[in-house]
Amino acid sequence: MNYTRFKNNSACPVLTELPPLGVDAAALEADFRHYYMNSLGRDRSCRLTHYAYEALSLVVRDRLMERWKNTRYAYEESGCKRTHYLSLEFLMGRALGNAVLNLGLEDELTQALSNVCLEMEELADIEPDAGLGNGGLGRLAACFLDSCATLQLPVQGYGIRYEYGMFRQHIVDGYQVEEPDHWLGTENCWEIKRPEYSQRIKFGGYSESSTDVTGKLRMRWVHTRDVLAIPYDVPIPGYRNGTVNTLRLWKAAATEEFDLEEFNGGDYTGSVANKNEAEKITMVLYPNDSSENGKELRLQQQYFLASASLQDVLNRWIVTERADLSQFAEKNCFQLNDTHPSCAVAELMRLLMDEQGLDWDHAWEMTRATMAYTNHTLLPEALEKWPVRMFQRLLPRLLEIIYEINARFLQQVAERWPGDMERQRRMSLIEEGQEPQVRMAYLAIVGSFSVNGVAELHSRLLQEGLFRDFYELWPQRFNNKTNGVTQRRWLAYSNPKLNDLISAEIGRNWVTDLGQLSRLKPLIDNTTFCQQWQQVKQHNKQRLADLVKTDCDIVFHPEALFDVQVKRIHEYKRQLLNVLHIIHLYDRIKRGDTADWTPRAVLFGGKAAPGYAIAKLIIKLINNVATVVNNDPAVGDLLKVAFLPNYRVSAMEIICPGADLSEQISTAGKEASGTGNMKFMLNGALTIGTLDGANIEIREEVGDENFFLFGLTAQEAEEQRKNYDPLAIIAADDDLLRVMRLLQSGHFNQFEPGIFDPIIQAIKNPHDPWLVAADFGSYLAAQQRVAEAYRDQQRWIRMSILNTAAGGKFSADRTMQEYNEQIWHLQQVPALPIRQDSLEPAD
Ligand code: 26Q
Repeated sequence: MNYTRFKNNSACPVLTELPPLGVDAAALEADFRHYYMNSLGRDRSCRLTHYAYEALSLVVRDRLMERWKNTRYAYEESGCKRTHYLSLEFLMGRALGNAVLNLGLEDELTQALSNVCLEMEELADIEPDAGLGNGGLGRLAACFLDSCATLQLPVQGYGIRYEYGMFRQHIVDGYQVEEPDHWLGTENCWEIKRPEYSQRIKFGGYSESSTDVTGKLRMRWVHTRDVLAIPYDVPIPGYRNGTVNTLRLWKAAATEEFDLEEFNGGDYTGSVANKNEAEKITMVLYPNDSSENGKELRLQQQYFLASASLQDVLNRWIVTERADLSQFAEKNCFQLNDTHPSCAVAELMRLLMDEQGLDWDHAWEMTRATMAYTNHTLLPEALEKWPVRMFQRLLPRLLEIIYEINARFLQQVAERWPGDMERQRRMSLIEEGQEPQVRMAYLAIVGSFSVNGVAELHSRLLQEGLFRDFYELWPQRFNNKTNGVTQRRWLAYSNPKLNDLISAEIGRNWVTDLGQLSRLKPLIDNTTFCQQWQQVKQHNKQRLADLVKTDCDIVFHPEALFDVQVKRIHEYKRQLLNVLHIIHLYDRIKRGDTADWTPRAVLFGGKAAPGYAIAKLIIKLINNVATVVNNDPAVGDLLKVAFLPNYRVSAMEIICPGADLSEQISTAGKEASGTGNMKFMLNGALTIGTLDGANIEIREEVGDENFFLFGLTAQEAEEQRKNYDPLAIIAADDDLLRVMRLLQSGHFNQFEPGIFDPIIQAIKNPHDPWLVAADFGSYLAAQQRVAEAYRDQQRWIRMSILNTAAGGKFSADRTMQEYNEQIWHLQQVPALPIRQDSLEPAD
């Protein structure tokens, strides 16, 4: 591509100014017709809703564009400090409905569309989810961006533009089958390609030293295989405030000379093959939500993101500040979403020293002052490690820098604990052994000024366990930021009926100030309001039942208790415990023990990592149990079970408004936070849960009487593991004994003998880390309290209202304010009004 500038060197105002676009129905309708006919070349003879969706998206995008530009100008003119949120995952879901809500265009657009005989909801449903994430961590990044735009904080997301997002899940014969998600297959109008801001990323080669013109020793990373990083910008609208922030996603491409070299050597096909090699880097999202150790392509992705993003920030700084780096650290912060982008620590050192000529101490001071690390896991096996040999091969210069960071760090450790070699070994960034490894979490801790967990318990356990040595060394570095979710998507947009009911009572301020929901509390004594609340819930349950009918061909009756567990399939999340409860209920029905029965409809959803055999087997078990239960005439409507295939953001938008009961039943001390728990609570579901992650804080907010608590505490679980005898527990518990016998009898796998043996063994294993048998009795008792509570509908509705009313703390707005006050220290910068005259600053 040719990037020659216009002959006229000064910015041309004509290319900046446009009259503001109309936001009334007439203007929107006219634009819609224009795009549908003139841009897309369709007319009345084309009845494909797809093109109507595209035209509508372009209409909405135009309204984002003018605000986007003015947000950029405001940030540039103010010279504000900025935060760069680095994440391998952004689970954005759909953009259209969210943009319409945040721009405040719903009513006028609905009118405009009805003039052309179309419906908003039908068109919004066509958009594929942007599934560029696995689960909690990726969706959290998306919620954070929404909150930052709404708070007018200058925060930019940096991620990867995966060609294939999270796989699509089918269920075939009860088993998960994965299918690639080519979400970019059709036009994606929510991204703007900006090849003029491409970056070069180095791989391979080796480093050599040379003296520069001033006689200083400089390291150079040479003979590299370079890859281009091309940015695609996605607009992130704030809630009705004129702000549109940016998510910049990088795509990998071959460099031109890279092709040419081989091409000139006559190897045409070889050079085209190399193009694929480069493009492979951003081809697919790794579908594993705990670390997948040792995959070279994954390390390439991580470095690619870190390097492209840092170079982008640094280059912009050097252009605007005329190469003066003195204020760089005061004006920039990099928030690392887990260790995935933690190469950034070493990469910033490299860029500052090798490219900008800074000395070590100065570069280290700047790096440490700009990096902040968020941890999202308590599972020791999920801490990322990379083989030193792989690092050496792929990123030799970075490894050199990591060794130097480590040498200087271990010196500090030795000074603090003289002679304590064991501690030096424990804390080293390099794990010694057969195959030495780089410990990425330690690199992130050593290289940053802030380390945070994502819920109070999680942050405390990090300090006491996983990162204890580091906490002893640097207690001030550690802090907690309890997660939150955006109420714009997870209440206002996904639950329009509840949105209207709440707003009619307490106004609309809760949309940007979720604490306002506490004003709903007194309304539990208002009979009319309670009835309306129930009607809304029934309506949402019907919507969910329709989805279950369409996707599973199973009928859920809206009168039943809707009991929902949707999340990644993981042993620690204990979908198994839920299944055991279902088998128990089934067993009771078969025994005729159904006096005072509460009909239940249990819904599961979630993906298993393709290589996680036992998680996939749990999916199969759920489906087999569902088949038996749903087809047994003795069960009828007393119990229904469904596994909803392909759980994703847009499915959750229908699921969480329709749930009565939210299952948050992880083994205590294992779930860092959970965020689904918050979405359910906001939508008036009650929680059955352990004292784990953010459940603890949810229970604190809503009160013990409105929360169904069960299970061992994290501390008790630790104790239990030392002396765990599941066989004794089973033998002593009649209910569990019957459940195990049913399972072992092959009742749920009549024509597939033995397939569930690994699950049965896991439950009976004295080394079962998830303690399924230990918590079974207490879980059953809690489920019994749930069933009783549900039979008293008046009481249930009041509890439901109180859950929503107590949800204020779990807004990502609160979370972002805390990050900002305690880590980032950014000024809020309002966007320029769209009418203001302004010249485009040259860059
Ligand atoms: C790492 C290396 C190689 C391949 C994959 C990965 C990888 C990818 C994704 C490792 C972990 C993840 C995702 C983790 C995650 O989603 N954690 C969840 O984060 C939420 C937000 O903080 C918490 O609420 C959940 O408790 C936590 O499980």
